[in-house]
Amino acid sequence: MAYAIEFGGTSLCRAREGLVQNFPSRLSDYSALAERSGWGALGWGKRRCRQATALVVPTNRNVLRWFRVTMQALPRTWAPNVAKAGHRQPDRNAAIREFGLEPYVLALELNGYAVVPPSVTGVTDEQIDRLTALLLDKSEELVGCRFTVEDGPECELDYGDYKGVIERMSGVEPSQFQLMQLCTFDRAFRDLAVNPVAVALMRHMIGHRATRFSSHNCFIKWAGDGYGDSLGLHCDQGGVPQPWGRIALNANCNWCLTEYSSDSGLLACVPGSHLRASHPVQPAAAREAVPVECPRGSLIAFHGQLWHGAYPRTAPGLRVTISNYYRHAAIQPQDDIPNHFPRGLADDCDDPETFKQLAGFGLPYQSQALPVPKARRETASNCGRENGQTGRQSTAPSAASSGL
Ligand SMILES: O=C(O)CCC(=O)C(=O)O
Ligand SMILES: [Fe+2]
Repeated sequence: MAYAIEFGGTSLCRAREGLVQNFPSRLSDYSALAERSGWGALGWGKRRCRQATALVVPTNRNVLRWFRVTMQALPRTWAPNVAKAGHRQPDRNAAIREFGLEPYVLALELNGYAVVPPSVTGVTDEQIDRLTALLLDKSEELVGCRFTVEDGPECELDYGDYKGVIERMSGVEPSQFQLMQLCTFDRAFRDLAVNPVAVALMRHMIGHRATRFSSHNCFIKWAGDGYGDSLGLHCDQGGVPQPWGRIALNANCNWCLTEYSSDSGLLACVPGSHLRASHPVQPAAAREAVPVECPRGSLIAFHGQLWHGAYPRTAPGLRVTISNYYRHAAIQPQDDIPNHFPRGLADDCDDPETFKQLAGFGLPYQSQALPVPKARRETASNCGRENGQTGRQSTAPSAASSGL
């Protein structure tokens, strides 16, 4: 059960159970409530606060969690000179409102994942068909036999000694492969990577300015043991040292290019496990997992701390999934997109600006990215003398000599 309330302020607050029983309608009541619960005052002015929305949700830890949904601009007192210089803070939640994503944001907060239908993401049947065809063609090119969604691979496939990565958790033989660096294959994958609904949800979990691409992959999966009894449960941000917090350091967009039905080899996850901020512990974790069923074309967005894996596929044919990983800017990308992605391709997509920002091109500190000051000629000629030196010429290049 979840409650939506109007609320102002930017602090993430938690109120102990029992304190939030009747939801007050005035901001001042929330501030008093927060003070009583030891979380400090909320908000800094009614004018700003009226625009904000927050959600109060009971969590599995038996506390009410008070989640901020609409993030307000930082209060001016935090950055007075920025405000004076006339820089406006961006409205970081405009896309959530514009696309009506509040229910999916709530699902992300509460469960750690959200299933978003194509009617909301705007991804069309034609796009899904094209993405699927591109992936099956590429599979044929790399594997050497034909693939169809209905019948799977045309031949028996031989992995040699390869044991799979997640498959090792259960000691089974792999029944899938991944194709990587999809955004270099075709514009269709770049358009998907900047899908505005997907990006808004990733930014909600990771942070508006901090969100970057990590890698763009797909799974081609056929009938077999899947990940075995463990269901391959893991957290995508498992490589990041603990303690983990509320902000996702990785988050994932699984685009289901084929239907996720019970026999399809669909995603498994433990709802709410992102709040445990820990790795899954087996075998209990697998017992808690639930299947995530959804129609073809759906997006499953999830938090990097969500315990997830997949069930084995029992039906004939293929499950085809694009798995686009996003990351916090402070986290190393799985694919070194900032340095190695062919930059020209970024201009060929639905939203080049967003693509470049998410790609993280132009990292500072890999070159002399910031300017250095220049010595003024008149002060340069006598500054050495004033300091008791011998009047040596400054070695700083003049504007003319440096070609600036
Ligand atoms: O569906 C699967 O096989 C698991 C997907 C997964 O682990 C991921 O996309 O990170
Ligand atoms: Fe994963």
